[in-house]
Amino acid sequence: MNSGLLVSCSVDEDKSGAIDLKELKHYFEKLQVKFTNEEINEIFKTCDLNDDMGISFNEFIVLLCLVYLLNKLQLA
Ligand SMILES: [Ca+2]
Repeated sequence: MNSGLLVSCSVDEDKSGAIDLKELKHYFEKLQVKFTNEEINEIFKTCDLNDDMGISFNEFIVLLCLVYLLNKLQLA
């Protein structure tokens, strides 16, 4: 796992090596991606593959793919 990348893109605010729900919300705000709280919760749960309530680097890759696809669908 490469937590350095998470830190460098300042998603992982408390540098815990994983992104929690609050950090994810901040991240989407920074990206100016408009998701409702419900959608963010859903995305978080979907991407937290091992259910440890944190998004690790590998799970973050899954998350970015999912957000990319959701955005494409919204624009289409
Ligand atoms: Ca996890």
